Amino acid sequence: MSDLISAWRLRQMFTLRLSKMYCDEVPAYGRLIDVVNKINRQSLSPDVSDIRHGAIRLALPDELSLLRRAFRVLGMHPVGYYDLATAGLPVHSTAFRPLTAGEIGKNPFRLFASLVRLDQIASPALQRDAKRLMEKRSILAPQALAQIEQAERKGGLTHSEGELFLSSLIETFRWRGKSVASRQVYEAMIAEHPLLADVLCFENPHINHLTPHVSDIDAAQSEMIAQGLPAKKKIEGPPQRKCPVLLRQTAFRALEETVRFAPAWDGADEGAHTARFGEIEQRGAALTARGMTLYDDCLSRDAFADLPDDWDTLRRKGLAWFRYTLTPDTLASDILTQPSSPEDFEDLLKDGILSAAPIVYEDFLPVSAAGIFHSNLKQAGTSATGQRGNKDAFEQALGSKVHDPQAL
Ligand code: OOG
Ligand code: NI
Repeated sequence: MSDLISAWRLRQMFTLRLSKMYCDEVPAYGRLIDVVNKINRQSLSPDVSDIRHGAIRLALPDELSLLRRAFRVLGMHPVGYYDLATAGLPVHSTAFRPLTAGEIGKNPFRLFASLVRLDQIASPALQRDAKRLMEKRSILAPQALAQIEQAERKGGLTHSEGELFLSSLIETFRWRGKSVASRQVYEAMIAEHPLLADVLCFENPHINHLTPHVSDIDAAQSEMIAQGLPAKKKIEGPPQRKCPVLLRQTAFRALEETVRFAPAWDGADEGAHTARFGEIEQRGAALTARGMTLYDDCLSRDAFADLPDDWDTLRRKGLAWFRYTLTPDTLASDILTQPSSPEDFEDLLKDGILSAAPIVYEDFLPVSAAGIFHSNLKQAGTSATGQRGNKDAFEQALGSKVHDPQAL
């Protein structure tokens, strides 16, 4: 057992490799990292430029289950189902992430993974084009698959097997600059929905963005603008508050990258593909199901004053999740009877025997995610067949259920 490398180390190595590759591919992302480091240093935040998440977009159901197995080797599991059809996007999603606070503490990296929904394409001709393009998909090197199978058999990989695995896995997410579609089909896909072009016209899921944590997202937004990075207009998520909750995100808008079209790929027929960007995030407390309902309600009315902005009220009203711990000089034996009612807990808190700390939100927000998607699409696209989410189909593609964020 002991010669197996731990999943979190592999996750950490993977994150570093991915971040390095992305800095090379999208130099503006490197400039964003500089902004983040500057802000984090100013606020003495200890976790300078730790990369919290990334995003990929998949074409085929099999790709989703294959990557579920790949990420499992890195200790990342599918959590949550995000229906983006309601926002007019032809995808549905999950996030692969570590499941426990301990694992997140060792390395927090997660990957937001979206699967294209062909049932969202209105035109039958374009559906046929989509299916034809999908046959050209090839996302995982045989070497990587062999390592996944090995890890599944043995319950992990050795250090050197892990290195080999990461070297081939990283290729899945590399930008190859080559469209498997002709310019004509590419443009038809863009017109239907730019997201479809970004997925279906390529043979692999190039990493779409990476997202470091920033200690002060409002300051970082101003700094991005000051440094001439094309920041999106609005920070997604709740507004600035005394007691931060959930997730706030902003990004610089996607830049143009050269793409060579099929069938020649000789550069004689080139275009500009606009999909990849850099994002930053700041996380606050996780809300309970009741708190989430209130958040969604505030969001729909743009009335955030209705979401209490003090920890005590959030806690007592059962709106946010808290972890209770014994204060340092209290021994478990000081508590003579087992607290059994909410009143008992309140008394122990009042007496300074227990303290309560908010639990960090580790997931994503569908409305914010849609905002991030939309701000990076050159044009809105017309595809909206009025479908709703289809969690069953998604889980079937995934080959497993998604974990419930509230239960975690
Ligand atoms: C994913 C958008 C969602 C987030 O941070 O909410 C996301 C994508 O653009 O593929 O990453
Ligand atoms: Ni993101």
